[in-house]
This record gives sequence, structure tokens and C-alpha cells, in this order.
Amino acid sequence: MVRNKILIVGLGLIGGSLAKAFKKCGYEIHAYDIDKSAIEKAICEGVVKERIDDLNETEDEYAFSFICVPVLESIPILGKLSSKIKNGIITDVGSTKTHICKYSIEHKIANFIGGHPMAGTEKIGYKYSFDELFNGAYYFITPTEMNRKEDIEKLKNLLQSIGCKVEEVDYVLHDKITAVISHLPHVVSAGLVNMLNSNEIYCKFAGGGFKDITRISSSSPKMWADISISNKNMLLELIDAYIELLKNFKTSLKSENYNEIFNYFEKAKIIRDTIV
Ligand code: TYR
Repeated sequence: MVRNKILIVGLGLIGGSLAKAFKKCGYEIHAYDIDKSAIEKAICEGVVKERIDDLNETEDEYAFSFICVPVLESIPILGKLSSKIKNGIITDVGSTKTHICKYSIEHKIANFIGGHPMAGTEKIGYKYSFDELFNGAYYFITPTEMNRKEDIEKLKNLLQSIGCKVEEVDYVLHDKITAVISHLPHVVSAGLVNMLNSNEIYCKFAGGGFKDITRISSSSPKMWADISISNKNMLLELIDAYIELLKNFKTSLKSENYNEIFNYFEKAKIIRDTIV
């Protein structure tokens, strides 16, 4: 195993940004992606040293391997990597953690530690990646009892070196938190846009507020379909709670209960004003 070699599987917005940030810290980056043009661009830019063509041939030489693909594709890749990489740390960046962490426990992959940067944009692909994406961002890691303390420390140190604020959290709790602050909002945001039904007049006049609440609906459909399936149970519960909330608002509106309607907006304003 070589201390400064990092493997990135999936050189999109997140994988590409990690590659750029690690390269800046002096690491040597090796990368795999089905889109070979992304890797070629990264090699031309001097970000990636070598393109990996077949993950089945992976050498056990990387200090860290990052799986940066849509969540439903992460597990087969973890299966492949873990059969080859026995010394270095394997991690991922997926938005859900229960799925992959349970797999790692069932298959006794002790060198896998789940991870998830709370960073990103609605843009898709390597061309939008940038080295400062993680600077100042929260980064969840979800270690399990089978991980070695020193591996957890090594991963934390690496992530802190690119500016991340690392938080250790249980994988089930992680999926609950992200369902509330990220997964349900993505479903709602897409729903609001779908309400327009491509109507030209609505699209023409949709302004600041609409754009604020729907920016994230421009994100990758593949990524969000995978996340929805992989956090299905949490998301189903939250969708019920959200429908209940809208139903209550509807009742208040029907009866023109001014206080209840006012309180709905006031409560939201008070909470939103505390989020910086
Ligand atoms: N939704 C975020 C944005 O566009 C990016 C993001 C996506 C962050 C998925 C985390 C995540 O798991 O601002």
C-alpha cells in the first residue's frame, strides 16, 4: 500500500472535486469512470495520474479508495473493491448509509467506512467539479463496531485536511437526518416544478422565490431515483407526515382560521431565520 495513492471510482461532481482537493494536498490520484472522457480531461488538467480500466484488476496499493457513484451502484463496486483491497481504507460518498453499511457488516468488510459530504450543487459531472467544494462543509462518517479506531482517525484526518468539518454519526440516524433535510426537500422541489406541467406562461413568469425553492430539482434524476429507493422507508414516513401537515393547513384555510394560517407561516419564519 502506498501512503499517498488515492483511488476515485466515479469522477463526477463529487469524485472530481475530491480528486482536485486531494491532488492539491499532494496525493496521487488514480480514477475509474465509465465515461472515459471525464478521466482524460482530468489527466490533461494534471489532476489524475492514471486511468483505471477494469476494477476487477485493482491492485491493493491505495491508502484510500472513494466510491463516488449513484447509491444503488455503490454496493457492487464495494463488492469488487473489497475483494482486492485489504490494507487501505475504502469509503463512499453516498447520500444514504444504512444500505451500504449493512452490506459491509454482513460481508465483514472491516476496512470500509461509510461517508457523506454535505456538499454539492445541482450540477452534474466532472466539468463542474472544483477543489474548494468541501472547504467548510460538514462531512458525515458512519463507522461501525468492526472498523479499526486508527482507520477512522486516518479518514478523519484526510477529510479535515481538505477543510471538512467531520461528524461521526450512526448510519440509521444519518439516514433519518438526511431524509428530513435533503431527501424530502428534493421530492417536494421536483413536485413543485412538475406542477407547472411545462406550461409556458408559468415557466415564463416563475421568478426568484420559485427559483430558490426549486434549484435542486435540476439535480441528476438518476442520483435522486437511487436515493429515494435506497431510503424508501424513511422517505415514506416523512411523506405521510408532510401530507398531514398540508392537510392541516388546508383545514385552517377552508375555515379561514386566520390564527392557524398565520402560525403556519410564523413558525416557519422563526425556524428558518435560525438557519444560516
Ligand atoms: N442538494 C444539495 C444542493 O444542490 C447537494 C447535495 C446533494 C448535498 C446530495 C448532499 C447530498 O447528499 O445544494
